Amino acid sequence: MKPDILLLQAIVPALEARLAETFTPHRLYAAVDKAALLAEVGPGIRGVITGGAVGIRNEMMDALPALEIIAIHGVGTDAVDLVHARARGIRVTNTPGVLTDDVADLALGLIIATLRGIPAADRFVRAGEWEKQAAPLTRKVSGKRVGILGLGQIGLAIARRLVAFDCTVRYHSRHARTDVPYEYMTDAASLAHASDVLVLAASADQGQALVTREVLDALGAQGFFINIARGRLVDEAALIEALQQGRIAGAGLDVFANEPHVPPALLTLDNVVVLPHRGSATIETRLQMGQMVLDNLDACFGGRPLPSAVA
Ligand code: 8YV
Repeated sequence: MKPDILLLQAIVPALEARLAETFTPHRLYAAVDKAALLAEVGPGIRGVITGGAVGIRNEMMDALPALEIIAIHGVGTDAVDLVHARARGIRVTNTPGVLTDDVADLALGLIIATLRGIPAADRFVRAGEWEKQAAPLTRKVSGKRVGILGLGQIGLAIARRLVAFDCTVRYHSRHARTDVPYEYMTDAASLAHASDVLVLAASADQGQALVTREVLDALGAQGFFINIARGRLVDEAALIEALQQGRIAGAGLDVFANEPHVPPALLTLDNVVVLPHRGSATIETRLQMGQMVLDNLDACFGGRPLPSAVA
């Protein structure tokens, strides 16, 4: 009998079709009556596919008594309680490496879009404003001092790209690295103080907000904040206030505390660029991520070592 797999998030259609060759997929993400589907198939579910930001709540894990594996379609493991999973003997896998370039590319895109005001300029043209007046000047990207909060694989890929823009890169992480040429700052506020642009690229495993009111004030009225990591790493209320009061110059945000909800106040600000969590959302990368999910499920149910186990 094919193992039953519960999908909390979609994977690319070609790979969902491949999934169905070996497994019996149940698409909870698309179910109108999710409770009814869970009640019907929950007892037999042996694997879960979920997204990095979506994860799985402990209550749902507990409602799946036959669960053997949670395959995260993403790199972040912060939305899965790994301790809880281990205690239940449930394996957890993710998709590291394959999305690094996409997320770093998008971080650079957001920096340029935010500092150069690309979405606002597009709105300006579409509204017919160009016929009436010159668009406002924006801010230069090349040569800026950029602080990266979290210098893991993604942070490093962002740093490498910034060097090509003649930017000075500094960083703050849980630990200083001995293998990089960038200056280490001992805390987020001193990094922000030394930066024109602060990029959040940290993992959210520890959960607490790294970007607080104090950090935003250290970034200052000429400073820009970019987030491609997780919304919950930011005090969103403090960010909105800092933007509204001009205590920072602007923000480029791909992630939010309570996705897909975006605080309406952000949408009224012209110096804010908002994206619907697009970091890894390219066809090429989603194919690779989906393939890694399938490889982990195949290995799990074939009794082989898991290619990318985190628990
Ligand atoms: C995706 C992510 O949004 O990798 C992560 O942790 O947040 C993103 O790549 C998501 O996981 C897609 O399923």
